[in-house]
Amino acid sequence: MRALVVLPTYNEAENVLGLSAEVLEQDPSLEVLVVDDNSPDGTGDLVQGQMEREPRLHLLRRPGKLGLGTAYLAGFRHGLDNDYGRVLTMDCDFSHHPRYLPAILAAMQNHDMVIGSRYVPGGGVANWPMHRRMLSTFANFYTRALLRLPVHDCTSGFRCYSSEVLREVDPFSVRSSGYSFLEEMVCRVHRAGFRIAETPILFEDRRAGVSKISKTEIYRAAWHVFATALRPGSFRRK
Ligand SMILES: Nc1nc2c(ncn2[C@@H]2O[C@H](COP(=O)(O)OP(=O)(O)O)[C@@H](O)[C@H]2O)c(=O)[nH]1
Ligand SMILES: [Mg+2]
Repeated sequence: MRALVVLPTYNEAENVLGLSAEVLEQDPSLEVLVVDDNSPDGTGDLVQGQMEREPRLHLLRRPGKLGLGTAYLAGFRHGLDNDYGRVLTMDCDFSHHPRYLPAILAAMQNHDMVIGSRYVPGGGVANWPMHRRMLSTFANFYTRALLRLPVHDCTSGFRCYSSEVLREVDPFSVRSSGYSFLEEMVCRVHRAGFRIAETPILFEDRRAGVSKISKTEIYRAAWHVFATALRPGSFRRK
């Protein structure tokens, strides 16, 4: 079954070619789609050049910085329109290491969604400052409790969805981006009755480039989870 790995990028010139090559090495079923938001550092051009040598590498260029949530959606759209059986998402900064992909694909044999998780036994976080750790732990405790989810890492962007999940839960109707997009997707997939697995990952802080996630995003996410908790019900389309 063909699987599409979506790599959203904004100024990841130092990471994009190395990461996509390592992803493609993990399994012959994998292909990569870089969704680049016209990165000023030339990330898109690097990918364009490499595509002549690597037929499993694809590029979607967007005109400007449109956000992580809509980058995921563009990747999902491409995956569904081109008949991939699975769509994965990963950060393009080596925080989500490609070495975990085989375990994620293996867990997809009997699940509909798999999360590369920091908060299950064997998982963890390396070289993150204390405030980032505390924030992430609290965000997951809060989300899990409020939305009554059986998932330990609701904010991990390292994921695999079956194409059936993407068609059924309709991510295109999610009206949030960033962390709250990730949380709402887990909630929808769970409420729709799909099987979710978590496989352990060690999340390592980026070695190159800078983080693009803002502080206001965190408050927005906390509010969004609260609002979602007030709106119970299934998200299945049919
Ligand atoms: N296409 C696109 N990618 C983005 C955008 N913002 C962040 N990214 C990418 O999303 C991934 C996660 O972002 P990052 O800055 O590492 O967030 P952090 O790890 O939570 O600090 C990286 O691959 C970024 O390049 C955006 O607006 N558009
Ligand atoms: Mg990062």
